[in-house]
Amino acid sequence: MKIFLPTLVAGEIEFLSRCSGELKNSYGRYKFFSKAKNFEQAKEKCMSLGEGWNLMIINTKRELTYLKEVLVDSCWENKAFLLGWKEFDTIAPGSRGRLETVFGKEPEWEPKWDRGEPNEEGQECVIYESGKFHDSFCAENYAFACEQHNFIEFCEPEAIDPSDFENYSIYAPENLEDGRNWNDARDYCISKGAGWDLAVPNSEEEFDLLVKGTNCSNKRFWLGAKYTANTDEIAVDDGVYEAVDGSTEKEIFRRWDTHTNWLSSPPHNRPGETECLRMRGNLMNTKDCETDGNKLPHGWICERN
Ligand SMILES: [Ca+2]
Ligand SMILES: [Ca+2]
Ligand SMILES: [Ca+2]
Ligand SMILES: [Ca+2]
Repeated sequence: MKIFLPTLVAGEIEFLSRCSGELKNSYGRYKFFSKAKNFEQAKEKCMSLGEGWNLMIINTKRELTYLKEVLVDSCWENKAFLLGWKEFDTIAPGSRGRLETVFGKEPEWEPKWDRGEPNEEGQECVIYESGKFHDSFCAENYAFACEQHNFIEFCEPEAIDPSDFENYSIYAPENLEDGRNWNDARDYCISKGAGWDLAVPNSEEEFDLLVKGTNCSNKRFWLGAKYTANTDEIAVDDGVYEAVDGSTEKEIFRRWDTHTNWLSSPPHNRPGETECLRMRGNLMNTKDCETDGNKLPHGWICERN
């Protein structure tokens, strides 16, 4: 239910003026704008904020929870605003058509559609309102949320020179049953012959080459190192490393994903527990070595030393 305020009285002025401003929050990779714009204008504004910036895309339930926490008790709580998805060819009310991100990629997370939404073929933009999502016309003006996305969300595959990868072998399984856990992936690499094992990025340059080789695949790829945490402090990287090629902690290049799960950013923080190193896009995290992929099959990268 919407409440309209007929006249301004002292107490309400503050409320309304708060609503006209940008929403403040504590996490620097999101920005909320209340000056209403249509989809193209809003997208342009987000992109003007710098590399990786575009309209916000919710990738996980955790990110939705973050959003709700930011909005709660502000006048944005019940405000409708634009996000970075497009929904094409609505099939019937309540039955969505093709959904893609503002970067033209397949979304990782299904929006919690409001009852009967999306409901119109001509409505190709996606609006967040009070915890639910609906489609609306892209030409209509809305407040909007921007996000600085990870590289994997906007990167585009490029032609690869095979001669750069003579000592590497990258496996990105398409089928769920072809995913492997860390040990099985390692066995596969070793079976390739003398000198082969899981890949260890020993420098930023080598890691960037692996990033190039995975070529924007949305898969996670196992790398040849294990990490055992010493502390339960978040984002502290002082645990024990064990690399398949004998590399010391200093010889293993790391670039953690501090955005996807910033509340508990990698490496993991459960003292005494060992997890395995993996990469996705141009970032890394650690994961239970037994996992072979829940919805996305785990890939792996082999290296010949
Ligand atoms: Ca996101
Ligand atoms: Ca629609
Ligand atoms: Ca609609
Ligand atoms: Ca290496």
